[in-house]
Amino acid sequence: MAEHPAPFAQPPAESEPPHLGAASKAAAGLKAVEKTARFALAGVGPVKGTKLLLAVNQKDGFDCQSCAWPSPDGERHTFEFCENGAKAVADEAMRGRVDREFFAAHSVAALRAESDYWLNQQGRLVEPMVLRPGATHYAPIAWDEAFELIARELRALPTPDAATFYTSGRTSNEAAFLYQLFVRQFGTNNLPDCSNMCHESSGAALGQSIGIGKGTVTMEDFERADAIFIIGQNPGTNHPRMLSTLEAAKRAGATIVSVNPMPEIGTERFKNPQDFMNPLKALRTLLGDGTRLSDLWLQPRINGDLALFKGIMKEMLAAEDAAPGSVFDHAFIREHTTGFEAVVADLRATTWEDVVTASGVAREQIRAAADIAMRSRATICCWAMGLTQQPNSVATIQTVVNFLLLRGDMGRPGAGACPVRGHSNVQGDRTMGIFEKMPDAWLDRLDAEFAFKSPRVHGFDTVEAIKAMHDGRVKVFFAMGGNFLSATPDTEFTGEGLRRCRLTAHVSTKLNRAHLVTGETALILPCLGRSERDAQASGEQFVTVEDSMGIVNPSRGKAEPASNLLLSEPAIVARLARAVLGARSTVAWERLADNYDLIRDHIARVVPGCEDFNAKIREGIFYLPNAPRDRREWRTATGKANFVAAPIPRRLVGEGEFVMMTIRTHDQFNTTIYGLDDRYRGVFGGRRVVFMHEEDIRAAGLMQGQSVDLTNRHNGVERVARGFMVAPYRIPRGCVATYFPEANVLVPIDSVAAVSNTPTSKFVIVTIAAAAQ
Ligand SMILES: Nc1nc2c(c(=O)[nH]1)N[C@H]1C(S)=C(S)[C@@H](COP(=O)(O)OP(=O)(O)OC[C@H]3O[C@@H](n4cnc5c(=O)[nH]c(N)nc54)[C@H](O)[C@@H]3O)O[C@H]1N2
Ligand SMILES: Nc1nc2c(c(=O)[nH]1)N[C@H]1C(S)=C(S)[C@@H](COP(=O)(O)OP(=O)(O)OC[C@H]3O[C@@H](n4cnc5c(=O)[nH]c(N)nc54)[C@H](O)[C@@H]3O)O[C@H]1N2
Ligand SMILES: [Mo]
Repeated sequence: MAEHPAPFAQPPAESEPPHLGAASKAAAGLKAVEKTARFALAGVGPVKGTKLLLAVNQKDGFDCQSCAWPSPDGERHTFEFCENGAKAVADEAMRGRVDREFFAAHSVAALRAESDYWLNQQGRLVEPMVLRPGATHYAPIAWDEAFELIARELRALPTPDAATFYTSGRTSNEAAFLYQLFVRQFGTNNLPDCSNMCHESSGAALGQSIGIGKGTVTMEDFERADAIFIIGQNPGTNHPRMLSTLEAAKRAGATIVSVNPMPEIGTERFKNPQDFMNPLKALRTLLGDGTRLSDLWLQPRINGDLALFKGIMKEMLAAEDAAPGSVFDHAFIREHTTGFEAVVADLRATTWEDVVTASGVAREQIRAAADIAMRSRATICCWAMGLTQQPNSVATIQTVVNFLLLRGDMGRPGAGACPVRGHSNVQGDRTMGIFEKMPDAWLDRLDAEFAFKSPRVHGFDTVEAIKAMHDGRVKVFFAMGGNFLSATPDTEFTGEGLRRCRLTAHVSTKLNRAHLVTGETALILPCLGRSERDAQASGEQFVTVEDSMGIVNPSRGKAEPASNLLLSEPAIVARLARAVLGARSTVAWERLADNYDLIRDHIARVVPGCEDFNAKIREGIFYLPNAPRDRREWRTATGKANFVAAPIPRRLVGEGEFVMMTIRTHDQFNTTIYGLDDRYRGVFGGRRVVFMHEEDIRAAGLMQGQSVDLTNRHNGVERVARGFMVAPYRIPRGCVATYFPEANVLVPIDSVAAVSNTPTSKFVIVTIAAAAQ
């Protein structure tokens, strides 16, 4: 078996092991208020920190960079953000500067030896930098020269398909639209994005099941829901403002069921930080235990969800058999769906033994969940990465949709599907055409608007792009944001792919590891952050983003830019497009970068639902159309909502092997490490831990606190992650958890979800042994 060469691309080992302490007893609370203040004030300064936080998610302010949970349509709190939103704002507003002196003082090799936490702590990138072939240090480069360099490399390629253009999900609608236009005019659909690693499975599943790749609920539906299932999601850390929504839903009478192999404090107890702004509520919240959110916690094994939901539906079917017409919504099923009979036949053929073994959930628990579902007049299912990053994610999500369809819980008040998005504009980027396989009808409108012919051959997604870099089909890698190296699977393999490129270029706000594992030539192109003022020739600009519920919001930066050499993302795209395409382009790039209204005018004519964009956005926010939600209309191949039956996946885990999920701590945003604690899980001062069941620790002959190495063997390659500390945890036997991105080195490049091609970051087979040294 071939082991990868010495670690090069992965984060270095930690000098100090983490220590284990008490986990929080409730999510948020006063601690969150304190942490918010500390992050905002320490790195930013009290005056600027306060001013910025007061502008977050306000109608005349900027959209929080952290997650895609919507802000209320109507009245908003003065503090419409959460602890982790404050960290994101503070992270961008940080005082430190990564300038030419910094790069002169630190070689790329020296920087590679630093932790991700340290790299991010150095501050904002402030001027374009280049790493020339053979050089040990980045050196300054003028913007024009940087664009010329990229243009030369792109023009020298044998085909436009030898370049790949990645997008992360913070990019605004305006920047994303221009970017995809440039890439398609250049001649390729190689537009992988972070969505490929995130909710791609949701898009693929929902597209086939209900005819739209997005969720079907609004904030109002949460007020009207009777039951809310939260599946494979940790909102306390990753969508903290969702807890306020859940608290309100609970007050209005909703029952909440959480489905998670880990007990997550965020879905158990919540102390609303907003309460501390109200003297009447403050003391009660401070002294009390907080609101209990989840009424029932189901603890499946990793990837046991498909079997679990089959079990829940099997209970419902039994009740329906006993009293026909009492459980299923037959009128809805007849009028709006196909495939019902096949799903019922499949449920009948599924044995209870298979359900219980595969899910790891006891029959009584399954019945309890089914009872809640059958009592509910309107049910919402929310989910995130626990469902989307599995080998059979698409089938699991379709099974959850089946569960909703049985009771007509789609396209009516208080009910529906709610894939909770991650990055604040990941959904908008897709709407704007960032997709390696955008439908032809959409491309036809793009072509008509700009009088050119866009390529129709589908491009590379993230995994395909990595493989193409590896085997030499892709020679230029360009990234609009993100941290491609550390966010993607199989870190050493991906690193090798990037190193085989002629050029790697990143538009970024902060230093990250992707700047340190590069092609022959590398560029760092620093841009404005979302909190910063964006002044162009026609005056100050705003941008727009689309949240998780399809609402388009304006976002206007308030802070002074970190440096006067920064360009906005639209300006970078426009100048790059001019340098690459020259007179051949039919687009008035410079004018569009001067005035984003003109970009929105184009969007209005190309993107369905964005008609009269400028007028609508000046009145506030607007909803994009959503046929299943608005009209119970299904734009699927059958014209109906489709029940899709899927078999329970076989579990191919050998003796001594564990299934590992890779998750986020409370102190990070994806690969950006804000701090070294995960206080909700009782981990402090470090990140290299492996959560294991106590009996598994004992059975493997290990001890709490011991240092271990984790190994994955897949398709003849051995991948090792060294120096993880064993932490006992209430996780099912046979399942373990580690943090992303430290454990990405173990995720095999070709372990992907069927259909969506998403890396199986929550399903990695590992063995665990005492550390080598
Ligand atoms: N502060 C902060 N906010 C963020 C982010 C961040 O890193 N930090 N990231 C943003 C992004 S891009 C995204 S996509 C979202 C991510 O939001 P989440 O999806 O909540 O993030 P993860 O940490 O990946 O957590 C996945 C959850 O799924 C559970 N899980 C794992 N495997 C299974 C399984 O097989 N079945 C079930 N039922 N559950 C399982 C885990 O225990 C965990 O609770 O958050 C966004 N918001
Ligand atoms: N093992 C494992 N891997 C995963 C996941 C997992 O759960 N487990 N989750 C996956 C998911 S859900 C996602 S979404 C991806 C995330 O993948 P990415 O989106 O590629 O990664 P991020 O860490 O969010 O990117 C951080 C970098 O973005 C840059 N940045 C920040 N703000 C801006 C901005 O406004 N403009 C520009 N141009 N750059 C900016 C900064 O330089 C920062 O270093 O990771 C995936 N990878
Ligand atoms: Mo994500």
